[in-house]
Amino acid sequence: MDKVTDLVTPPIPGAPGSAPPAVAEPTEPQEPLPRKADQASPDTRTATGAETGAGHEAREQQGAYLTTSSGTRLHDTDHSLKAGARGPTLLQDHHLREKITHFDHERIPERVVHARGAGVHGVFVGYGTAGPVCKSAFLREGETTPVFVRFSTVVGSRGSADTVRDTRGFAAKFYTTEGNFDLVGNNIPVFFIQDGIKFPDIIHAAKPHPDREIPQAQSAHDTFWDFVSLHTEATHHVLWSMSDRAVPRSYRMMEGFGVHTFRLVNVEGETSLVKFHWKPRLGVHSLAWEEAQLLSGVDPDFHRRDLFDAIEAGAFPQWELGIQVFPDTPEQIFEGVDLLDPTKIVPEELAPVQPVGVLTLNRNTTNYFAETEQVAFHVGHLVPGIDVTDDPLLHARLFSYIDTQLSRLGGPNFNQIPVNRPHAPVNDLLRDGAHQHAVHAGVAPYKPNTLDGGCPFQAGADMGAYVEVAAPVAAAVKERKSPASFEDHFSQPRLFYRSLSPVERQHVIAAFTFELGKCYEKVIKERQLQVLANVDTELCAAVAAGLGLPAPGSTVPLPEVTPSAALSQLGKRWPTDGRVIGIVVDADDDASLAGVDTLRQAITDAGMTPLVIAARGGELADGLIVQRTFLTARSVEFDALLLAAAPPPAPDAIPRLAAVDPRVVVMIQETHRHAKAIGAWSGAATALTEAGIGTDDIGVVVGEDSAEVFTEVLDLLAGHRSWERFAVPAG
Ligand code: HDE
Repeated sequence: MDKVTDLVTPPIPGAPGSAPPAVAEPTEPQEPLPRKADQASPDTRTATGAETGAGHEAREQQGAYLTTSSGTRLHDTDHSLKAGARGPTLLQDHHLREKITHFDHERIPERVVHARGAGVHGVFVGYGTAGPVCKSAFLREGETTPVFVRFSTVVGSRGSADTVRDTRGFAAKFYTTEGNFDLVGNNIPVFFIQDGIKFPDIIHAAKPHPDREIPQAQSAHDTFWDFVSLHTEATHHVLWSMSDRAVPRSYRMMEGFGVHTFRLVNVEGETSLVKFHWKPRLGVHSLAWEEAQLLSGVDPDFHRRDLFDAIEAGAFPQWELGIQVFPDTPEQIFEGVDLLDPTKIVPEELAPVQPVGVLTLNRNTTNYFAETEQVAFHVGHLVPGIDVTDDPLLHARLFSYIDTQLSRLGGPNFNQIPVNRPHAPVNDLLRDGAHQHAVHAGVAPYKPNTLDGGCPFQAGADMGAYVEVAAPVAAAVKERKSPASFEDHFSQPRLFYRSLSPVERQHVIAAFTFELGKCYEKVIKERQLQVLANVDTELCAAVAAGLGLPAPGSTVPLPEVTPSAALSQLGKRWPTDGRVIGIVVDADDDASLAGVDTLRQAITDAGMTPLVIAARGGELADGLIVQRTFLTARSVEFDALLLAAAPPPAPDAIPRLAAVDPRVVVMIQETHRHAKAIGAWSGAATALTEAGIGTDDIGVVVGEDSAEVFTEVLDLLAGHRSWERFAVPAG
C-alpha cells in the first residue's frame, strides 16, 4: 500500500486534498493535482467583466515545475546562495530576496469589523414573485444568478473563535446581468445605533480594552456595557445579542436581515419600501452557551468547518429571500414603526415575509485569501430596481464600504480582484491606480469627448441604467438631530423578550447575568439593571438576583405588547441535513461493533455525518475506521450521541476507577446537559447509569436494536433539542 490512508466509505468530509497523499515525497514531476470536487472559484472574467472562456486552471499554479514569479524554473529553493557552505549569504540571491519579500507582505489589514469570516459560492434563482414591486432582472422567474456569501462574527480578530456570543454578518454578492448587487446584512434584524456617526463609538466599546487588548471577541466586559447602558438605543440589539440568536448552531441555521428599509421600483416606476429577510430551510437553531464556550477551545473553527463539511457532503444549505413590503408614504412609517429607524422591526404578523427567490450554497472556496479575504462588499452596489432610503445608518455605510477597501485592498481597483469582478460589462472611465488589471484602450477617458467617438455613452432607465428614485425631500433646516420617533428605546426590546418561550427567556437571563457578572465596575451593572427594568420587570429581577444586586423599578411605562411568534426559534420541526452524529464503540468488543457499519450508512443516507469514537484510532473489526478517539472527541462536536457500548477505561484514561471510560462519561453528561438526543442499545445503557442519567429521561432512547434507536433519535433531532428535559419556570 503506497497511500497513507484508504478512503472511508461512506466518505467523511474534510480531506485536505483531492487525492490521498503518498507515503514518500513524490520525486517524479507531475502536473498540479485538480482542486477538490466540492470547490469552486470566481468566474474567469476579465477585469472589465467579459467572459474569457478560460478554465479556472488558467488562474491557478501551472505546470509541473517550480518557478520564480516571473516564470523562470528554479533548481533549489531549500538553500540560500552563500559564499561557501558556511556563508555568508550573498545579497545577489534574487530568489531568496523575492521569496522573503513576498512572504513579508502576505498579510493585509484585517477588516476593522467582521474580520473573522467564512465564504462560499452559490446560486440564486428568482421566483418572479417580486415583479409587482421590483424590476431587477435577478428576481425574475427562473433567472439564475451566481452568488458569493461571506458569514462572519463582528468583534473578534481574524484568528478568533467562531462560536463567541456576537452578531453574525450575512453578506451576499449577486453577480447579476445588471451589475453586482450586494446585500450586506446581519443575522439580527436591528442595529445598536440609529445614526452611522455612532459606529466608531459602539465598535470601540465592544472591541478589547485598549490598554491590555483583552478580552478578545466578546462583549462580556466593562467598556461594552458602559456604552450600551448609557446609549439606550442599543437596547433592542442587546436583547437579541443576549438571546440564543447570538450563539448559532451553524451559519446554515441563521436567518439573515438587510436591517435597513430599502426602496424598490417596478417597471412602471412605482415604488415600495421593503425589508429583506433570509429564511433558512433548516430552521434557526442555536448552541447552548456552555457548548459555545467549550467549542471556542475544542474547535475554534466550528462554524466554518460545519459550513465547508456540509457542502462537501452534498448537504447544500438553502435560504429563501423574502421581503416585507410597505407602502412608500411620505412619512415612511408603517403601523407606528418608523421605517427609517434601524433599531426597529416590523413584526411579521403585521407584514408577512413574501418569498422572492431561493439561494443554494453549493461550492466551497478554492483559496481562502483570494476569495474570502479579498471579497469587498458595498451597500452601494445596487442594481436597477433597488434603491436606498434616508436611514442615517445606511447613509454612513454608503461612504464606509468603499473607503475601507482602499487601505485593506491597497487601492481603488479592488473591484478588479477576481472575486469582485462583475459579470456585467464594465466601461467606467476610472483609470490607473495601484494594481490596474485592465489595459484600457483609447485616448479620451473623460466625458464629453470626441476623440474616442464620444464613447462611452450614458443610458436611460429604458436601456438598463440605474436611475435614482426622485424621492421628495421635505423642507427642513440643516441640523445635527434625530427625529422624535427615534426616542422609544424600550418597547421593541420588550416585544422581543415577551415573544420568547420560557426556556429562551431563561437563556437571555443567564446571558445578561454572565456578561454583567464579568464586568468589574458595580456602577455599570447597576446602570444596565436600570435599562432592563425599563424592558421587563421579571428579566430585571432575575438578572439582579444573579448579580446579587437590588432590582430597580422602571422609569418609563411598560407597554402591553402583542407577542410575535416569528421571534421564537422553538416549537417546530426541521430537516436535519449536515448534522453530526457521534457513535461510541468498544474497540475490543467485536459484538458491540456489529451493525455499526450499517448504521453509518443509514446516517449518511439521512444526509448526516457519522463519526465513530473509540478508545484508539485506526481500523477495527470488519474494517470499521475510527474518526475520533476518547482523547480527541468532545461532546460539543455532535448533535446527538449514540452508544453502541459502555467502553471500559482505555489505557490512557485518568482516572481509571470507574467501569466506563471517564471521557465517555463526560461526553454523555455534556450531551445530556446541552439537551441533545442520546441513544443506546444492547449493553450500552450501563454507560448512561454510570453518567447518572436515567434511561427513561426525556430525549434519551434505549432499545435493543441500533436501527430502531437511530430512527427515534432522528425524530428528536428534527426538533433540534429536548429542552423539556429540564423544568423551566413559566415566564
Ligand atoms: Fe458594516 N462594515 N458598518 N454593518 N458590515 C464592514 O466593510 C460600517 C453595519 C456588515 O463579509 C466594513 O469591507 C459602518 C450594519 C457586514 O466582508 C466597514 C457602519 C450592518 C460586514 C463597515 C456599519 C453591517 C460589514 C469592514 C455604520 C448590518 C462584513 C470591512 C454606519 C446591516 C462584510 C468592510 C464582509 C463590514 C462599516 C453598520 C453589516 C468598516 C461605518 C448596520 C455583514 O466598512
